Amino acid sequence: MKRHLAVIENRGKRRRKESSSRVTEGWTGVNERTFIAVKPDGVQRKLVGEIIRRFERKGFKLVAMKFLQASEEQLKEHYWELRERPFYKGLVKYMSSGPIVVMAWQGLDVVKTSRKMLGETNPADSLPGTIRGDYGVEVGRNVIHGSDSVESARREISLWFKEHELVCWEESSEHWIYV
Ligand code: IDP
Ligand code: MG
Repeated sequence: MKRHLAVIENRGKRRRKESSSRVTEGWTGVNERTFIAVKPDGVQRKLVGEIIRRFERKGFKLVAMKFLQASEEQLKEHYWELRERPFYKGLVKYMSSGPIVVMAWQGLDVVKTSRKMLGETNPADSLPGTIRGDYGVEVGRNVIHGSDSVESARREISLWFKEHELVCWEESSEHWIYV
């Protein structure tokens, strides 16, 4: 009986692994994806529309979006790499304190370009014209999250979205954005 359960459990793990790698296949060139989240302060300050507008107008393509209040457990996993930092606990608390909007955006160099659109981690160091530079003041309330590498984007998108939640769609303006 125990062995039978172990087999089922392993099968589940294998399936999860397979599906997460399928989610992230072929993420190169115009198919590169990044994970963006409007943090609780961004939602409370009614910046959701403005942030989506900036990504849309830039020419990136929205491929997934959800409005939710995240559990501390999920946020601990999301910020796992920062677990030893002194601000980790406060960060998880802040991120779970209200609803957030999680999104996946697609496009050429979307990871690097999004980070430029966000600005520096500390809004005080962010140039005007960037999201954090225009709408934030303190590092502990910096409005928006964006993946810092293609690898992080893969991990974060698989953490926040199921495979079927990533929508494949044809953008009519694509030929006006890419040569
Ligand atoms: P990033 O969001 O620009 O990638 P990270 O270093 O990955 O910056 O930190 C994740 C988040 O942790 C930041 O966006 C910010 O909300 C928070 N954070 C980073 N450094 C500090 C700090 O010194 N004090 C408080 N919160 C911080
Ligand atoms: Mg980061």
